[in-house]
Amino acid sequence: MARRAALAALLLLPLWAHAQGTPAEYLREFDTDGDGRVSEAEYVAHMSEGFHRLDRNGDGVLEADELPGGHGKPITLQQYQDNLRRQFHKLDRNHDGYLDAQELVQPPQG
Ligand SMILES: [Ca+2]
Ligand SMILES: [Ca+2]
Repeated sequence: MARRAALAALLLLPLWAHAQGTPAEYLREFDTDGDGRVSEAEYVAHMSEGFHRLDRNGDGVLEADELPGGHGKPITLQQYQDNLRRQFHKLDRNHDGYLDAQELVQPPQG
């Protein structure tokens, strides 16, 4: 349970950071190929930046002292990205394999 909560907090970090922008502006931060939609690879790449920011010693694992709140089980980059891929497919409501701006900014589902 503690790890699920920590992962949820991690996933929400970029949303908190960009709460002031419009959905279209938020989408552009993900959309590296500029096609106006976010692929799974773009989603995982952009969301992983948060992981790398938190991973202060750069070993590919978030240790307890690197996690929000300073406690919880260590999370590897692999676990984090697997979680992002699951999140991506939950957000992709119309199952077209891409997120549009509205799909991107909806609250994560549990
Ligand atoms: Ca794109
Ligand atoms: Ca979609």
